[in-house]
Amino acid sequence: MSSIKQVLSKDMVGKKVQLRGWIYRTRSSGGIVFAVLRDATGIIQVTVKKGNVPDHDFEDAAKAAIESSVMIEGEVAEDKRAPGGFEVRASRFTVVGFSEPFPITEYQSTELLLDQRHLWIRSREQNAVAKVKAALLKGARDWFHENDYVEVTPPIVTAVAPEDSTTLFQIKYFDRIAYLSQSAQFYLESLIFSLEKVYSLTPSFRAEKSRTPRHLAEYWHMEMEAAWMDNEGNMEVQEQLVTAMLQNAVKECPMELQLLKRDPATLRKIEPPFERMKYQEAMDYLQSKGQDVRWGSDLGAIEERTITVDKQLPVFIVNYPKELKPFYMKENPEDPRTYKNSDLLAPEGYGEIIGGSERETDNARMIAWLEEKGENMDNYKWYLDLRKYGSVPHSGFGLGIERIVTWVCKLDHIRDAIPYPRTVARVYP
Ligand code: NSS
Repeated sequence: MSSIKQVLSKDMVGKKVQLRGWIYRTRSSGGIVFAVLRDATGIIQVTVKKGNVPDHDFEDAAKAAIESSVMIEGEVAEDKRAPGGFEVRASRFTVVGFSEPFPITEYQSTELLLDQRHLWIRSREQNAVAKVKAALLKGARDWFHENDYVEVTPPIVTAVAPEDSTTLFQIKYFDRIAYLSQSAQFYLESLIFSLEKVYSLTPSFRAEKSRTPRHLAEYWHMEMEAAWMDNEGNMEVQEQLVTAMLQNAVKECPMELQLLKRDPATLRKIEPPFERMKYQEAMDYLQSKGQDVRWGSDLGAIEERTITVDKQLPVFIVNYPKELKPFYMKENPEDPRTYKNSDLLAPEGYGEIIGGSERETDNARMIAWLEEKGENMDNYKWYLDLRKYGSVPHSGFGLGIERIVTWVCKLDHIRDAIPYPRTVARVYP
């Protein structure tokens, strides 16, 4: 058995091959059926000529609708008109499972494609996105392992809210209330006291009520935490990690990137160092572009777009005002109105893909903040303990996997970066 990619990538002209997959397109004219076959690796045209295959095979080929599953045998031939430049001239064409009329035809509404997600994930775009995503994840894992980070498995059911407590998903947990994790950060922070450098890949949950092209209610979060690291070291990890992810996607998925209209050359050029822009500079820049912002304004999609739309490389925005960020970040001694933190924005208008910071080590500061917010201190006792028993400077960040996929795959909407997007309006299918 061969894969379509194998048939298309080497000179197989004149060779006999066996393939299996699904009918992607089909038409017949006279005594010939032209069936385009797809498998996990690509598409190829199969011509089934009456007389060249058993009669029964020809009848089945003529009536098999798109998405029917088939096994074929035949000889590879060059054909300039066929997609990929080659076709297979069938000697056998066996239908394994006939398909009913497929509910997805060309030019469907977004809503229909979401209702039919379980079928739409067969599309070539979704196939390509999934492979690019896997290559990005592999690039990240490889980088972490080469740099002595240990992959750890933090809990998903928690009682803490590292980020905005208004976006927590509450669950009934036996006879108590618990939350789905927004971030593994606090648990990773505890693990550095054993392992020093850790990372995790987990689902994170945010009950985001607003519908935006860059928010999911459930997304995949790659987070890291390292002992003995300041915020500059943290940014260096981010630029190296992102570069390693992109390079692996370019290496493993050049065809998929092209299918998604992403020129791999634009990604290949990305390497450290990435620009560091202070929050204040970002405000000045936005004002020069006529935007109504001032010290303390948050950077939303529009502002991030303005900053990054003409950039070729990601850019760090550093030292946000404290009122915009959570309590666990380390105060910036050079400007105590701000934190030692950064968001990494993807270029071409895509915006934030990473949020990170050096962590506060002064418990008094954190307690004051938590009390002011009315948090239940019992839930944070263990976290505050971490500063009591041999505290060390440390830093970390969280990278939104679907955010980086949206950028790398040039998607208009984050929902296409995940097979089953969970949003305020959707848990089906
Ligand atoms: O809220 S973050 O900015 N930061 C944290 O959660 C830290 N506690 C991470 C850490 O330091 N360990 O989220 C991190 C990233 C953010 O930059 C986005 O890329 C992504 O997580 N993110 C999201 N992706 C998709 N959908 C939603 N709703 C979303 N929220 C954050």
